[in-house]
Amino acid sequence: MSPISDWSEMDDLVVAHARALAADAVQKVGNGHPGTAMSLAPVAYRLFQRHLVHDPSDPQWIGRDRFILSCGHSSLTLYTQLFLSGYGLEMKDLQEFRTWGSLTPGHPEFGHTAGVEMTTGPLGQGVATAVGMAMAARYERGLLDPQSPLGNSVFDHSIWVICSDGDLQEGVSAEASSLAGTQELGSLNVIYDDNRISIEGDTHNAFTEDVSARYRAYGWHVIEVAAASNGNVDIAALDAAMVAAKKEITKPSLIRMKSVIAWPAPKAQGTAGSHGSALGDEEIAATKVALGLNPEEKFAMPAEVLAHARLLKDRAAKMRKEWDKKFASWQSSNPEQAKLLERLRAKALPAGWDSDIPIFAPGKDVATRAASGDTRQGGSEDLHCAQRAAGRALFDQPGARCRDCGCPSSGPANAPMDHGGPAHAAFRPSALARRHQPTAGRPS
Ligand SMILES: Cc1ncc(C[n+]2csc(CCOP(=O)(O)OP(=O)(O)O)c2C)c(N)n1
Ligand SMILES: [Mg+2]
Repeated sequence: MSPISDWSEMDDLVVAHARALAADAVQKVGNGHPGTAMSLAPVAYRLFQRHLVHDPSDPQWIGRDRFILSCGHSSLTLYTQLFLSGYGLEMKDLQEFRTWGSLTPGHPEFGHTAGVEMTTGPLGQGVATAVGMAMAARYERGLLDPQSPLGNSVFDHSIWVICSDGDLQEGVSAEASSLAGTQELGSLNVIYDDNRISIEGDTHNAFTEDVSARYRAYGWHVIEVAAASNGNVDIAALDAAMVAAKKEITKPSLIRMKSVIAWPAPKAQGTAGSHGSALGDEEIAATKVALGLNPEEKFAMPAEVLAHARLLKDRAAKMRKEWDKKFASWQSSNPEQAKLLERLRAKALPAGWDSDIPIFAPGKDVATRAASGDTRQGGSEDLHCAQRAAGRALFDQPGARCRDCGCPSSGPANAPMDHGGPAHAAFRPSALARRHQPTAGRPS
């Protein structure tokens, strides 16, 4: 593995065991998706250990980065990191993978397993939800801390995504990604696992477009990371890309990373079979030999290897302490906003919220669109939805309440994007907001 200054042989060992765990978990239950979890193990490990701002002792910490595994079929990618990070998942839970009542269902489920930010499985949907989360993150800081320079607010954080070929083939991610580019959602960092394999085989059977060019055309910051010459993920190049993605705060970032599915399984690597089938005892034993592990052992995780991964808690505690200090100072200098945050977190409505809902007299024609806009926008401090008729994207203004989606205002991306807000924080989008009509045209 390519050297990075803070990557040790212990990290190699953690990753080797994580790959073997993915193979063992699928083999035990007889179904699931081992290949992608094997090849993505170093990617997710590096992200969770060094780049993601999170605190496994408090999965609801509002200052955390969000992580969404859009390719939910590779749930072991996430479960293994939740186990290694110390979110409460243990080896027993990995051994119960895909069994009834376990904390490790086939696809990650929000509200079921601590550390899972979003239910995923339908390809493309996780990317769209993440766009909604990035919008919610901007809304949150615009509402609570608009004066802080970009990147310096206690509410600034990143939304990280790992997605696969299928995610970017789906139209739902395209709609949302286009909007993310227009909205310059710089907090969004998507790692695309470009392994050129899907359930049917070579993705080039059906998918040959230049994804990088498409995302550049959307206005994204695109970084390409080639695989290492032996087929492994080039961890040093990937690490540099993660740093660059995080640094870019005015455009969403796409890290297009080449990988080899099921690496380093001798026969299964690079095959569609490894996408959704158990590898078989013989191939798993051969993979463990290639990884330098004992082929006889199943679900191996030496105590010192796990302890090394769980050193993360020290890093988390340090980040948390710094953030808590910053947050306390924000609270004392912004008492009104601090009260507002408290209310939002309690999911309480403001006193008298319904006092200025307009009443429409019977007998007078009002376009339902206009009536819904007036109703939702009651309150003098609000930006008026009618401004959308002029085609302005309002969401980038601090405290703005409207999202202008342009033409696909009732398109497939809207539902997952709308889920992103409440999943991220305390905001609930109006269901009616999705129904607004296409705007007459955008300003030049
Ligand atoms: C919208 C949608 N259609 C179909 C599926 C079924 N499905 C699950 S995984 C998969 C193939 C995915 O290939 P890729 O995204 O490249 O993942 P990889 O094999 O590289 O892990 C398909 C078609 C799905 N989960 N969601
Ligand atoms: Mg693929």
